[in-house]
Amino acid sequence: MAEGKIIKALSGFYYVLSEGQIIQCRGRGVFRAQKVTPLVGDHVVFEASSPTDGYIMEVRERKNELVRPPIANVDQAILVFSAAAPDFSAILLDRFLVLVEAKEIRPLIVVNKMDLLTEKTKPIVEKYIRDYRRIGYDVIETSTVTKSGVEQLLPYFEGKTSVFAGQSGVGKSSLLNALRPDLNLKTNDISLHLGRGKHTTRHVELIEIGGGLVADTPGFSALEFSDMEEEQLPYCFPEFVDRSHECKFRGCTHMAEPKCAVKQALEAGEIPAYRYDHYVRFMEEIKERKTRY
Ligand SMILES: Nc1nc2c(ncn2[C@@H]2O[C@H](COP(=O)(O)OP(=O)(O)O)[C@@H](O)[C@H]2O)c(=O)[nH]1
Ligand SMILES: [Mg+2]
Ligand SMILES: [Zn+2]
Repeated sequence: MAEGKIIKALSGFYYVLSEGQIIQCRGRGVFRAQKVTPLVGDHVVFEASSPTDGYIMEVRERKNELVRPPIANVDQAILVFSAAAPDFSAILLDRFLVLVEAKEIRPLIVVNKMDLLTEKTKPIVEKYIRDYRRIGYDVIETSTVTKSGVEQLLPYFEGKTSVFAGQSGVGKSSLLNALRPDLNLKTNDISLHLGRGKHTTRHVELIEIGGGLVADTPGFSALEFSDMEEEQLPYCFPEFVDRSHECKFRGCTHMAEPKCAVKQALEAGEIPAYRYDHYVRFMEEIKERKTRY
C-alpha cells in the first residue's frame, strides 16, 4: 500500500501523485463502504497493480471541501482583486474572507492591475491595502502587464494546495499564465458564467507551481453563507477575535451588547467602519436565511 494525493479525476480514473510519480487508479475496495466519492485533493491510500496503475483503497479524512469546483483539502485561497477594472470591492473581499476563514483556509490577498491606478484612485486602494495588512493578512500587489510583484507570489505556494478565487476579469488566468506560461489559459474567458448549467461538468486539475499544487479552476463561485451559523461569524473577523476577550459579555456578538470592545475600537477608528458595516450586513443575511427555512 502507498499513499498519495488525487490531482485529477477523469472518466472513472483518479490520477494520484505519489513520490513524484503519477499513478492512474481506479476506485475500488473498502472506500466504497465509507460512502465517499474520491475528490481531487483527497489524500488516498492505494494499492499498486503495476508501476503506473493501481486501485484506491481508502480516502483519508478531509480537512475541508469545496463544492464548485469539487476539491478537498484546500490549504490556501488566493483572493485576487483588481485595483481597477473592475474597481476594488471591499465588501466582496470581506465576503470571500469570511467564507475562507469559516473553512479554515488561509487567505492570501492579491491586488492585481496595479498599473491601472491613477493619481485619484491610488490613495484609495493603498488605504485598503494598509487596512487589510493591519488586520494581519498578507497582501501582494501585482501587475501581469508590467510583471511587477508576480514573483513575490511564488513562495506562498510551497507545500500547499491552493485555489484562486475572485470575480471575473480581475486577472486570475493572467496570473496563472505568468506563473506557468506553459498553461496557456484563455484570458478574458467568461465561459465559466455561461457554463454553469447542469449538463456542463466542471473539470478541475491540480497543477504544480512553486513547489505546491494549485487548482486550474477558480473556487468559491457561490458566495452565500449557506452553511454558516450566526455564532461563527465573529470568528471570521480576526481583528474582532483579537479584541473579544475585552468585551464585557462572553460570547458577545458585537451587535447590541454594552461594553463591547469591538464597538469601542470602531468608535476609536481602530477598526474601519466598512469592516464593521460588512459584518452587520453578513449577520443580517445569515439571520434572514434561517427564517426562510
Ligand atoms: N492592465 C492590466 N490588465 C490586466 C492585468 N491582468 C489581467 N489583465 C487583463 O484583464 C482581463 C481579464 O483577465 P483574466 O486573466 O482573463 O481574468 P480572470 O477572469 O480573473 O481570469 C484581460 O483582458 C487581461 O489581459 C494587469 O495586471 N493589468
Ligand atoms: Mg479566467
Ligand atoms: Zn463585543
